[in-house]
Amino acid sequence: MEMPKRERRRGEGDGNQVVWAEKERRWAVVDGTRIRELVEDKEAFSSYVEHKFEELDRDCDGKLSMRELQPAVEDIGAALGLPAVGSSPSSDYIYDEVLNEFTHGKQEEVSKSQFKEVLSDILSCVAAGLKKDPIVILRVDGEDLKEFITSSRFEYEAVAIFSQV
Ligand SMILES: [Ca+2]
Repeated sequence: MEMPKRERRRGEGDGNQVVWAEKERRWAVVDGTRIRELVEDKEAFSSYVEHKFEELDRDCDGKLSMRELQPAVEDIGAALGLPAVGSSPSSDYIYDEVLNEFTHGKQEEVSKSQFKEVLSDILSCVAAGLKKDPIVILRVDGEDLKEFITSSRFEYEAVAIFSQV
């Protein structure tokens, strides 16, 4: 009688943020609805953060170093439609800014509560930005992004690309 996990049903029928997605072409327009839902659902977001933090905390010391934060920063960049780290100074600047958000501009490690708070802020901003300028996702590759935005109906495997600015 238990529902299979990840089948939260909420995703059913609310696929309007995915305006169009087709297996052969593998692209879709995303407007941040799912990100917003994740952040607003306190329980789901807490468990997401727990999971994410554990995954990022490679040395299991309960804090995230700058290096350990890097994958999270890259995922956020991907969600923003940025090109990969190192591909341009202007996008690298944004990556640095995101990292600075996490560390509050200090070169220090980040606790779980700080990580959660900043992630929530950043994701809310990302969702607001996406609402204004939906991006086209092309075969998403980041696993985290998958967690953020996919329902069981869609398989994205790489991100990206054009964003209406
Ligand atoms: Ca650590």
